[in-house]
Amino acid sequence: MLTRRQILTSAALAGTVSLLKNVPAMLGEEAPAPQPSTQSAGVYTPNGVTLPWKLSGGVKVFHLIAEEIEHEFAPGLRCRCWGYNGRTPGPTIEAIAGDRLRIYMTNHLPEATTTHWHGIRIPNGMDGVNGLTQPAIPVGQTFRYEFDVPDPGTFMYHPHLDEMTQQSMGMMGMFIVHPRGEGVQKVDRDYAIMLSEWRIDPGTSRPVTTEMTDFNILTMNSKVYPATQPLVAQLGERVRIRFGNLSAMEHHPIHLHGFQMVVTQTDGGIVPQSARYPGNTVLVPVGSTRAVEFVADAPGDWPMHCHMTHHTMNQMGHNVPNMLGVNTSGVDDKAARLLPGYMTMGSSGMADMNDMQMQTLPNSIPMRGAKGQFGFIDMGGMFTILKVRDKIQNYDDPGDYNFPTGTVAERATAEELKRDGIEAT
Ligand SMILES: [Cu+2]
Repeated sequence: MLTRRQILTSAALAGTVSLLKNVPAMLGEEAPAPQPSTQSAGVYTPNGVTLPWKLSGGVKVFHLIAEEIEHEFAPGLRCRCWGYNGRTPGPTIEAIAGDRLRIYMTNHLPEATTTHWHGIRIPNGMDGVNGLTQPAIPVGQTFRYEFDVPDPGTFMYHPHLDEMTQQSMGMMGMFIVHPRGEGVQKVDRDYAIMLSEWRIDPGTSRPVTTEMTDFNILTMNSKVYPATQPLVAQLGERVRIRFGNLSAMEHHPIHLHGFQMVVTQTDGGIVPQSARYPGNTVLVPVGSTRAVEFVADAPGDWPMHCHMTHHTMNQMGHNVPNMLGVNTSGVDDKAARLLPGYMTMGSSGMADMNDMQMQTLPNSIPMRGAKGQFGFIDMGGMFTILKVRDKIQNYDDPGDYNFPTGTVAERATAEELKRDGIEAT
């Protein structure tokens, strides 16, 4: 019997099979339905897809195409990026420990590339390092990688040629190896999120790949909030979230509200039970993966975001002049005669900037977040929402949480203040 997940995977396969049309002779077989696996459920990549595969003589065959793409970070900001199979991050690769994989890599970039399989114990010649372990894949050619995946864990793939340029342009993907058989805690929901950072100047449409320190677009699966797809869980489900970080320069401390989580996997495999410890924030260093698990035992709309405050801002939240405490009365009117639409920002903090109808440059995303049911959520960037609900029908966005009466922080009454001896003026 097909599980819901397998039906979804088949649908995804039908939708992406045209990507494989250039290599039928290489593959030699009709694309079968995905093989039933020993996993009860696969990984779900928010805003992303899983890479389809087909069996050829007992080997799982995949096809990645490195190419320039047009990518939307959120409505209002579209850029020319580089990625795999039409997207950034590239499709998530899923396999089972012990599988033999054959991955064809076609290079449609304007320069050579290679692909490194981060964290996987692999024969040296399949490791994908330009010059050291293989020749570059020239423009227009297809190379074959073939190897066993011996260990379960949360891994990644990315180029190992002109790394700075190619990763800054969006070339990266998650590579998940499930355990074969028992021995690892099963989860009900299994999410994969690639963290990354970009420098994209407002009004332009190409990432600045030479940037070293000043990134202004911080992404989960190459999306900024409010375009990050919420994670949904049924109340009581065990949830795993796998993070990879292929940012150029920065680590991301990812904070989940409302739950105690433990790190269960890294790019070194499964963390032994005896080495796990609870936390609310997991640091995902550059070039690393961390998988966390928790039981979604509290209903609500729970934020999950990078705790570096600049990483929950979009392009226009950084490096503006510090106006905090400055009396700007009169300045706006005078300046507006020279610069139509001018406004002085931030004299009483910056939260009010989000709600303004700011005139922004074409193809740019200000520091805005999105409207919430109680007001404006003034975070963007590396921010998403875990939505835990009782009795869900599916894992689509269930909308805003319906708070039980009397459970939301609200204005204190005079009687309450008096009762508790609080003098608030
Ligand atoms: Cu961060």
